[in-house]
Amino acid sequence: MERIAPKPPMITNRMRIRNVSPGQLTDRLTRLDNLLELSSMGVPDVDSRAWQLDIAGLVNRPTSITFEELKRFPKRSLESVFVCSGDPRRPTIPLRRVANVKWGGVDLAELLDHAGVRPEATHLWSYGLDYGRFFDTPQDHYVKDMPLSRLKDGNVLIAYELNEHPLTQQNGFPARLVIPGFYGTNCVKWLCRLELRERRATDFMTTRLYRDPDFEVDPTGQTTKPIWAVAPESIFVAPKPETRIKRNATEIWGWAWSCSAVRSVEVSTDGGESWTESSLEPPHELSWQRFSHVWLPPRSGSFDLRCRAIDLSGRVQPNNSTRNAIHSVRVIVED
Ligand SMILES: Nc1nc2c(c(=O)[nH]1)N[C@H]1C(S)=C(S)[C@@H](COP(=O)(O)O)O[C@H]1N2
Ligand SMILES: [Mo]
Repeated sequence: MERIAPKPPMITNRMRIRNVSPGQLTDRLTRLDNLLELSSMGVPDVDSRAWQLDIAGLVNRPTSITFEELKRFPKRSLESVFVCSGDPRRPTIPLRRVANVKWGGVDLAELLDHAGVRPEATHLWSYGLDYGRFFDTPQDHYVKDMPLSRLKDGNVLIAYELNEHPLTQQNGFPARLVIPGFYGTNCVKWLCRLELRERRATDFMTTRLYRDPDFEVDPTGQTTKPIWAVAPESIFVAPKPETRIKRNATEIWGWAWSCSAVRSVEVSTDGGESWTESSLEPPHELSWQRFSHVWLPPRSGSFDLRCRAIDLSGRVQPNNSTRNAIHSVRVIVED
């Protein structure tokens, strides 16, 4: 793939990763200082006055939009859970990098109407301004794709605000794609181009990395599928791992999410032997849902607490070997 937009200078050209542990996520809306970051090739220094977003490919009116023009479209805000899919080389390891934030920006459907999408188009390819080496392979852009069928559920944004502030440099300034219900990796930062196409993008980031074994199609796991829709997941915020607690009634609680709403969260206090339904708040927009359970420890000693989410389509979190494997936390109960 060749470079299709001028190269901005890079503030850093090293991968930047910011991990946040579940115990830090006590707030419903994740503050910027608790926000995960994943900048695979570093962070470009983008000048919003020189920035433009090209809409090209299978459209009736190829368009370029400046930042000023983008901000003149009606502004939409939405609160949504934001989940990193983890290390693309180790897709079966859960990293639990997650946040719940408020995005502000322009509805993608509105921009696409403006350009006039042709009926043959099936996929949207999106390009970031960052470039460099990703796992030792040179890249001209960060590129992702999305099936256009995702648009019928709405809420896809070209976001320029995060928690009511302009995007920060590391979070994609001046504008990024936000696809609630899809993993964060699809939400291209420093967005510079949208291309309508009749097939998937075939570059390194979309066909070699960021893929999962598709066991439904092929039990050997050789056939893979893109990491798009978010799988059901839940995390404990409290208690934190290795906490010592008294033998009193204790609230154990956390957050749960999926690409659809979560129907229930079950908790186990005996390492997964038995499960009890927790109390779960109803879904609110596209945010994560709080679950809680009051636990009276039956004795002192070490306990393995677990939580598992079940979403509206009945999907349950697996025990292990997936990015959304069950979260377990060990606590020590003292008399
Ligand atoms: N242009 C660009 N977009 C990107 C990335 C990137 O490296 N470059 N990383 C992706 C990944 S893997 C994740 S999890 C999210 C992280 O967004 P954040 O750094 O704003 O938290 O951005 C996605 N969008
Ligand atoms: Mo990610």
